[in-house]
Amino acid sequence: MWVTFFSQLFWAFLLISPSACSSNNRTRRQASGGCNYSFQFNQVGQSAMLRSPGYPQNYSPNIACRYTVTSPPGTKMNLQCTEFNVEGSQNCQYDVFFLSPTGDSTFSDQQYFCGPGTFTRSSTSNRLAIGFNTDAGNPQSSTPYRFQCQITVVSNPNPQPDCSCGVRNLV
Ligand SMILES: [Ca+2]
Repeated sequence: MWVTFFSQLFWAFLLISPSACSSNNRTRRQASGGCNYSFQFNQVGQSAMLRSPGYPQNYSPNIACRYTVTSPPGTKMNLQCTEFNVEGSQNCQYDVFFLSPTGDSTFSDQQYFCGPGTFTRSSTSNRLAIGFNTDAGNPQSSTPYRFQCQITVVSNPNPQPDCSCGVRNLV
């Protein structure tokens, strides 16, 4: 009982501490089994719900999913994960929800999350990349292993200037 309590506290802390879940160099298994989606919004104010595979049941074992979401130029997206319970482990090595706020499909700037809790993130521009990998099983839990996140398109008051590699944006 105490072990469970402390481990939940531990992971809840990790989840809400941005410094503890910022990018690392861990590579992720690539999307497999047809779990590779892209979605395009076309105006400010639109929203969509991203739910774990099999929701409201426990998510499936051994999956590697990718979600690429885009919105119109001059907008960005807010991600609100209002229900989130992903098996917690050190460095989220077993099950992991990860995202690139710049929409990088290689997740070089990934932030990753596991454990119980809620969180909110925003894309830096009009592209957001999300991944979800799971291992072979889960420990017993009184709450289902699943997540539900709302993605909403908002205007971007500080859009990043368009840039080309090797070309200065300002003279
Ligand atoms: Ca698991």
